[in-house]
Amino acid sequence: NPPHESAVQFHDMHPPAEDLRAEVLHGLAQRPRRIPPKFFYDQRGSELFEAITDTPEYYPTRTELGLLEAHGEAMAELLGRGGVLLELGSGSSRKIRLLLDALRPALYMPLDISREFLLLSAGELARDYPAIRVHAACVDYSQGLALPALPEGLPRAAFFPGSSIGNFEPDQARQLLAHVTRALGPGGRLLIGVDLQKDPAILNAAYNDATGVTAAFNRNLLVRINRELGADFDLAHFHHRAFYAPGHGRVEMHLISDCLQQVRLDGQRFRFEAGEGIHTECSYKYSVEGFQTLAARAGFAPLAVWTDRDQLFSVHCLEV
Ligand code: AVJ
Repeated sequence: NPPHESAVQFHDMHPPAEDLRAEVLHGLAQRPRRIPPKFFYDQRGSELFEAITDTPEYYPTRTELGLLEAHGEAMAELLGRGGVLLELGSGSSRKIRLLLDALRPALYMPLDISREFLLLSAGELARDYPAIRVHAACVDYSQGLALPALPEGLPRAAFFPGSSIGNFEPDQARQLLAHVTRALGPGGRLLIGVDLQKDPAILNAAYNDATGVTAAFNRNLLVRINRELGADFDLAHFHHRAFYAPGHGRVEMHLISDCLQQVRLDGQRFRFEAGEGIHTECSYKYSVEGFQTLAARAGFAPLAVWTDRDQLFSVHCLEV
């Protein structure tokens, strides 16, 4: 069935186009070299991320889904039924469907920077939930939340699943949460999935799955840069490395050169020593109290938190 995109009201807030070339050139000139993780998600990268969530080692997605399944009604109770639900990023639709089933909001507004993906997924949800008004807003939510006007007098909630917050430096995470408090206003509530600090062996396995899907996901960034920017990264000589850095409370992913080599991009040469790399991702992990402290600095009070029995993942409900 084709999605009924006509059922979706579309608000284009005109986020500035992401500039892969400028950001890659900038990041490669820094020490240590870095490329932001938002560039992982081209078509192939999005498919590889989906495949990561199916590996036995990558526990976050299935654990969060389990929490939404087990506690969806209690979560909906706290968020307030029949109101406005914002979603930051419109990722895999399995999570939002569980929440929509329990919450039955009057208005659902997914926010995403990718127009095509946003319209496609919002259209499918509008078709499957005819009783819910769907307004999709194309916005870069990391740059503040300039949103279309929300109806007054209804409970307001936001949903930010997947531990996507972990990709932000704690200071940026606090700023992003502060943007959310302003969009929701007093009494507004946030349901947010946050990966927990845990035994480093579990984290190291989750980002180094045995079948190499995460390695392919990381290396696909270079494939993308070769294709879209005409660079000549030699994939035979860049390798995936991921590890938990306890001092930072984060998993880091890098692409490491295994020899002395030069990469050409945009008429420039970038020299890599053997063992030198590009830092491609930080994925911060929080204790329950650590995340509540961060959220408090953004203006959120904790209302409830759900964790699985193995303490792998947390879903927080917070109030402005
Ligand atoms: C989508 C940012 C939550 O940090 O675990 C998965 C991305 N990177 N495996 C994460 C990711 C490597 C993921 N997030």
